[in-house]
Amino acid sequence: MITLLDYGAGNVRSVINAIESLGARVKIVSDIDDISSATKLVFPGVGNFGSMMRILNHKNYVDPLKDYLRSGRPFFGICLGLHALFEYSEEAPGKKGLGLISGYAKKFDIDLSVPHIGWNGINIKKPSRIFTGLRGDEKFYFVHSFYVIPEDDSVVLTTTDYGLEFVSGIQKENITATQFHPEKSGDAGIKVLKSFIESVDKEETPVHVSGKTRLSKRIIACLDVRSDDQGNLVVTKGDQYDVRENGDVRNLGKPVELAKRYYEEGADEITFLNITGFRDFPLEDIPMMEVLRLTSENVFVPLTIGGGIKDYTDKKGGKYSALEVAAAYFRSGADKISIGSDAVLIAEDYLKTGRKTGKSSIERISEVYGAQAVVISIDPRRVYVSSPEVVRHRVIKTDTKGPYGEAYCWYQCTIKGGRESRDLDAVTLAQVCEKLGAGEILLNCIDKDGTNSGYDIELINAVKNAVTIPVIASSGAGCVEHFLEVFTKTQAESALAAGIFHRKEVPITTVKDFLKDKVETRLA
Ligand code: 1PR
Repeated sequence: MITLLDYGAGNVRSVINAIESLGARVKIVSDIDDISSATKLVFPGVGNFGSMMRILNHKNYVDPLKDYLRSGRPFFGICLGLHALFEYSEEAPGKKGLGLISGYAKKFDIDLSVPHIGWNGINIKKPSRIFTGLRGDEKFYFVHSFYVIPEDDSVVLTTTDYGLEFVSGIQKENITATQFHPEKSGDAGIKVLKSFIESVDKEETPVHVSGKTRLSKRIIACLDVRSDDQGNLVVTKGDQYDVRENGDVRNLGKPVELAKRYYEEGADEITFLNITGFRDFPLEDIPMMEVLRLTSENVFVPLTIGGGIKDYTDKKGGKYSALEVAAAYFRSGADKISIGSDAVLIAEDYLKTGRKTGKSSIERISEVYGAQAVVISIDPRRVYVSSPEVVRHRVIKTDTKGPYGEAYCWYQCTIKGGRESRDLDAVTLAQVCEKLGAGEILLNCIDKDGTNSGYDIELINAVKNAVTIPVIASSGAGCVEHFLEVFTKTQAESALAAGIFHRKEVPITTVKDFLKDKVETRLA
């Protein structure tokens, strides 16, 4: 029996699913006695250090947890479950951690995008039971803005390089904790959890001990999901956002089955976009929650869900906040949520007043679940202009001239799946959302969507150069060369595609094989 400490922030569903996939049973802590009587404890931390410690204190879990940790019984901490072991974190000044390990968690201060999101390797510093069955050159999924600095080097189990070499795993007697998420790290992560669950007693050093690790560029499969005219939930795909063909909604498969296929083919992440979310109330969309729940049962890479994340008033006048909608998605198995239409409206308000309200969906979800859990999905359309002075938007000089030979363009934001254009440009939107606490940008392009003509490199550079958070390039992938192009001509951290994967024109494995030795990727 594995006891799991869930303090109610973020997706613990995946950790439960990963443990259960190994045949173990999971008991979720519901009171102090569950901690005291545990024989093996897993603590997956998600979100914000301050709110984690506030909840642990509020529930009176701090002392029983310290007693458990001092008792020598096996403990596995994940992400914030690693930070919790330390004295404090820069993420929440003045808040005390458990203090079992001397040191603290520090914010990345580097020239690279923060959060550090994606698949990176580990430098192994000492033998451990959790390395059983690993080669040592596997990649694991990280998502964090802070890293721990222990005072005593002897606890360091692994380090990882990202702008600097940081501690990505610690081991002190029976206490093991990792910065990466084993439950989101495919087969390699499942092996780590297996060794912990099965109490492997031999400590191993894998054959491959890396000198320096590298963050991979991510390949993301995107599934646009909606009901067809018969009411079945299907994966669809638009051409420049038009998902109908001869009057019917294009049906490219079933969401759960396709997600599983992409996981097996080596997708580094999977994104579901509930494309009618802007008009339907997601909390009533039980099938979409079910898709997430079923997918997270056997897909052990990060899952993002977008569509309809905003405040709602239902037909009976009941009010629901965007935070509640997001919480329901997280509970169903999502690791990140993506906000589209609402982000545009929030940014417009912010630009009018120049003030943060602390109440927008971006701010609230980011505060509770952490910036890394908040993706902004931008749906821009190219607008040509004859010179930069004619609009007050962020204009770029373009190599692809407009219909009247225009040499300049800007990217106009849209809402409601491209149906409504707004007086805001994509670069400004991305910058405002970063200020408000977003952790990543999913950058679509309506002109390129479904065209197979390649990514809009100019758009991606304009946005990427304006923000410090990671950018996912999206729309237009038609062949393997397009992935190489986007990774060599822009600094985007990820490339997303939909149509070519759904139609099996270019499998994910082919993309990765092609990129091998040219671009750092995770080979599944
Ligand atoms: O506005 O918060 O409710 O979120 C709605 C979400 O649904 C947004 O993320 C928006 O991008 C998405 N969406 C709405 N309508 C459509 C549509 O197609 N009619 N899908 C839609 C946008 C997602 C793209 C696509 C890439 C790659 N499509 O990410 O997957 O363009 O396609 P490709 O590789 O085939 O070119 P809210």
